[in-house]
Amino acid sequence: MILAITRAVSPAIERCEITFAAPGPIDYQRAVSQHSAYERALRDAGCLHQRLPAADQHPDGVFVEDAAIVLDEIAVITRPGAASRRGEVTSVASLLSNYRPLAGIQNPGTLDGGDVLVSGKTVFVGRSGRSNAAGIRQLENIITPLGYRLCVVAIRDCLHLKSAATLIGDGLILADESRVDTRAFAGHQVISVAAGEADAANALRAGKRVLLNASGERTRERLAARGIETVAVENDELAKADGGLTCCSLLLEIDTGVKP
Ligand code: CIR
Repeated sequence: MILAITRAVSPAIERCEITFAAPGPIDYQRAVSQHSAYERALRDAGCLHQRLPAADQHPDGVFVEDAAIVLDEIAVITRPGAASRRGEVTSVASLLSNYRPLAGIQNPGTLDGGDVLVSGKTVFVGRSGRSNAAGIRQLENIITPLGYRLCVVAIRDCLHLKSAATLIGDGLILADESRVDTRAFAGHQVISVAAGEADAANALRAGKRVLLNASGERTRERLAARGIETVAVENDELAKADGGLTCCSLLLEIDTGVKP
């Protein structure tokens, strides 16, 4: 069973970090309603759902993906690249400790979960403005003994690796090739997003479905033609906070003790 962890949108979302989005107001109520629809899409895809409460002191807390990297064997609690976000990890760590042993990234390392794309035993990490060499090295030292191979990926003009490339099936990556060097994805098949649909590259695989940004209509047709089941999800309000679909959840396999 897949557990989807989310966090409610902070009423202080207006004070979030912004690096790439155009400056402008964020409509809190609209963000809440789009976020609820996103959570519903995860439940409809068969996920169990657990929501952490929002906090005023964590404007970016809704983007739970950045706080941890969850593998089958362990959860690595990050040290986010933005200092304003470091306090977000405590509640995520506390919840994840129910499901996985924990490890952590330490100062001077920084790492955002949005930079980490896990495909089987290969862990791709974007070298971004948020994830530094020390953080990436620490992650490698934690996961190598568990049989994982870490591979650094060059990205440009985006916040995180997964802004530009996401895993949408076994060995299958959806990418905006103008922002990520896809040569790094050796042994994987890469599907490009349709022209003008860069935001569609941040898609979220949940069980047999792929949640896709509603603005990516032609990319959606491209995936449908390959037999991939997609669900269109509106995300334009949190996109004003540089947030995409993967950012708003942590998905992990858990044992509920119930036989399928
Ligand atoms: C930030 O700049 O940290 C947030 N405003 C957006 C984080 C989005 N997270 C993600 O792509 N994984």
